[in-house]
Amino acid sequence: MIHYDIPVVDPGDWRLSVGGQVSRELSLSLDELRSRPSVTLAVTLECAGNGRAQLSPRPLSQPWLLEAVGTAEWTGTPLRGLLEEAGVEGGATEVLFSALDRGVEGGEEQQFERSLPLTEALREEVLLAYAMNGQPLPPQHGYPLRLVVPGWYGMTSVKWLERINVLDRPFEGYQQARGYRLRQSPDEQGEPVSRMLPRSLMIPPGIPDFATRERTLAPGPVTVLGRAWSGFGSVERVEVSADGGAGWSEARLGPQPSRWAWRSWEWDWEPAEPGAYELCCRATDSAGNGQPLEAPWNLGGYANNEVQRVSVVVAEARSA
Ligand SMILES: Nc1nc2c(c(=O)[nH]1)N[C@H]1C(S)=C(S)[C@@H](COP(=O)(O)O)O[C@H]1N2
Ligand SMILES: [Mo]
Repeated sequence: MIHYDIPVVDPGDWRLSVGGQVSRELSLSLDELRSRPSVTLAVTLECAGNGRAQLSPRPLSQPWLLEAVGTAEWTGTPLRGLLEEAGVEGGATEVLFSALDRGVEGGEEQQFERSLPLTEALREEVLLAYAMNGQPLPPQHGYPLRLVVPGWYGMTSVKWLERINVLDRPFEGYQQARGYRLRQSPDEQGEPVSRMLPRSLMIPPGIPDFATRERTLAPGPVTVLGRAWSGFGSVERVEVSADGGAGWSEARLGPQPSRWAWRSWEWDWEPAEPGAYELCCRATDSAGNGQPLEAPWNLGGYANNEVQRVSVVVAEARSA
């Protein structure tokens, strides 16, 4: 999501600077970045606030239901190569990414900026991306250059990059020290939000009622389709329930475009009789993490990966 406004950038004037605890400061134009070694990778980005509006009491922020996730093919140059060229100095511990967008948040005027531990920043799949699905980045996705950190919640993938600073101490800016923390009250320091917890979502079968959103499904067999992802490992298993989570059966897993992208799944269902059903799905990853039936509440409404619930009413068969 976008905290402030989308900045207007003239690609002719724009440059990325790299500095801080490095032996050589760098300044690169967009063309120079595009002529470096490039990698194209399918990556799923989920906003840490996805599912926030389902928590009670509802945390005060963007009221996402389940729509704040997507997958794209990102093309860019590995951050690692750039950091190696700049020469990271001995005492360095973090890398700070500063962006062009500005705003006021928590009473502080700021530019959007977040840091990553050096070990994470040096992972080979971390990209400085200038293209999305084969096209230059659209303005809303970070034109001309953004960070893409596979496996982490979306706030880590800083858009509209302006500067990269290698630090020898923890970054204490708003988006790091106050935002994106798992805590129960504002005076608690809390734990930083990092990797995406496993989650599966289904395409709700049937058709919705305009006002109530209750879904009606024609009788007969149906294949329920969905996607699942995790920032902790690959998705090993997806299970589906038609009775609100009392009984579960295995979904078939489909291909995964890359280790960092969601995996498709499908489940064949033939409701035994007309009436009300509650469909649920849950994923398990290779690190053994699953999805809870109910997520623990936190002040920011972050990282809610509780199982999705979709109520459907299976209609009576029409008599001939
Ligand atoms: N500069 C900047 N980068 C940013 C943000 C922002 O507001 N400003 N929002 C972050 C958040 S909260 C998310 S979820 C992702 C969303 O990326 P997308 O719009 O490409 O899906 O961008 C991240 N990068
Ligand atoms: Mo987000």
